[in-house]
Parts: sequence; C-alpha cells; structure tokens
Amino acid sequence: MKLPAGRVIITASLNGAFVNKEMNPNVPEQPDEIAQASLDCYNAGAAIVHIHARDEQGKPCGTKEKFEEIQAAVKAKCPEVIVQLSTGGGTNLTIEGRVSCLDADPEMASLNMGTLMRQTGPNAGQPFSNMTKDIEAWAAKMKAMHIKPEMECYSQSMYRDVRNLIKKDLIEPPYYVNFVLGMMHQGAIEANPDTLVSMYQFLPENAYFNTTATGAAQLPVTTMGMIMGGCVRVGLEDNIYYARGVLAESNAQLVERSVRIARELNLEPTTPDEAREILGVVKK
Ligand code: KMH
Ligand code: ZN
Repeated sequence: MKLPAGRVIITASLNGAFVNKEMNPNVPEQPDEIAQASLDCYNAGAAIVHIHARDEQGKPCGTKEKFEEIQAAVKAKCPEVIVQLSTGGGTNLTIEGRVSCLDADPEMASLNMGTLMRQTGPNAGQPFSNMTKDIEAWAAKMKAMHIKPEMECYSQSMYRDVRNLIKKDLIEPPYYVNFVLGMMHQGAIEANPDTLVSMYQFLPENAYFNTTATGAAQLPVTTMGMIMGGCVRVGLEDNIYYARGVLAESNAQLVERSVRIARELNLEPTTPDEAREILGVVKK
C-alpha cells in the first residue's frame, strides 16, 4: 500500500546497538543526548524516532528502567514525536532483555521477523534469534498493549512470519513492514533497486512499507523507497557517514537531506499526528 499522495513518513534511527562514539562521536548514547537528537530530528521533519537503549558506558542495555528513563527524557524534550523502541537489542542481551522495552509502554516497537546469522566479528556464529513462537508471543503482547509493531524484514523469506501473524490475527491493520536491506548477516539481502522492488512485490494487502538500507546504500535506496510511495528511515544506526569519507554531523543532518529531496519530489513529510493517523498508532 502506498502512502497518501504527496506525503512521506520519516523515521530517524538514532543509535542502534553497534555504532559507537569511536566510530562517530555524534552517536547519541545517553538519555539527554537521545532526547536532544529526537528534538533535532523532529524539527528537521522526522515523525518517528527509532531508539536502542544504552547503559552508562554506552553498551546496549535491556532494562525496563533504562527504556523508561530514555522515553521520559524524549517526551520531556519533544512530546510530539513518536517513540519507537527497539526489541532488536544487542549481542550482549538476552531475549528477555531485548523485549523489556515493551514494558516501557511505547507507541511503537520494532519486531524482527526472522533469524539471521552473524558471520563476522566477535559474535560470528551467534544467531540473531527471532523464532516464530517468540515473534507470536511478542506480537500478542504488543497487540494487548496497543504498541504498533514495525515488522523488520531482512529478506523475502520473512514474509512467512508476517503472513502467519496476519492469519492468527496477532497484528492489526494497517500493517507496517520495514524493508531492512544491506545487513551483512547470513539470511539478509543486499541493498539495491532490484531487492527493494522485489521486497515491495511481496507486501501483503493493507500494509505500508518503510525503507532502510545500511551504509552507502542508505540515501539512494531510501530515496527510491519514497518515490515508490513508501516511508523512509535514515540515521546513524544504519549509516554513520554523510558522504564518502565524511562522517555525518548528526542524525538531524541525515533527516534534513532526505526532507530536501522529498520536497524536490513534491513529497511533504507528515507530522507525528498524521503518521499516527495513517499507520494506526495509538497516541500515548
Ligand atoms: N539493525 C537494523 C538494521 C531493531 O532495532 O529491532 C534493524 C533494526 C532492528 O533496527
Ligand atoms: Zn534498531
């Protein structure tokens, strides 16, 4: 399903679980930094901020208390923006730790629709586990708590779990699928125009789509996504560079650029309330 004509919903993916200040000093890790980045991205045109929790050392953190602290800081600084907390967590988190963000009762949360295998780095051989029984349990909890899931799909094969949730009425329409392209994990697909179009062709009825691409593919693939009637996600979680060899100064800088391109394409970013209306997000 395409967005209403002339509109685009922009998500800022602020920090993720892997990028850190050594890689780019502008990665927000602490609650006050995440709150300021959320306000700056909102002022730049983002309707949604996608957030991972970090502890005092900046390491991925999976506690209800930390997620509540971060969400409260964001809401105090920018009450309008939609907060989407991550259940993706980090390699050091347990499954329970990953979904503790739901207990912070956010408006939205990510829901990863399949398992990937890490093949490089210190966690090579460690799966990013998202088994169907767990996905069903998390979706049921989100439905009961009126938390809108963003279903993270890294390949076409993950549509089996999307259809499974629809068949079992564990998610409410309109559905919201994020094409996450370019991850290096086994089980993920590359980020290019062909894979983007292919992911779109598998989209079920009553589903809007978001477009995420890692690294240098972020700008071209997300720009193509907005041309195809989709939403876009930009931010330091997925890409720490503004251009080849040039580190991004902030998440807001990446959002500003996508807003400029959108307006050149006669696409006006939605406000958070308009995004809530379109995606069926319950305001909290
Ligand atoms: N790591 C991203 C590419 C999540 O946080 O649950 C996908 C993601 C998933 O953001
Ligand atoms: Zn994430």
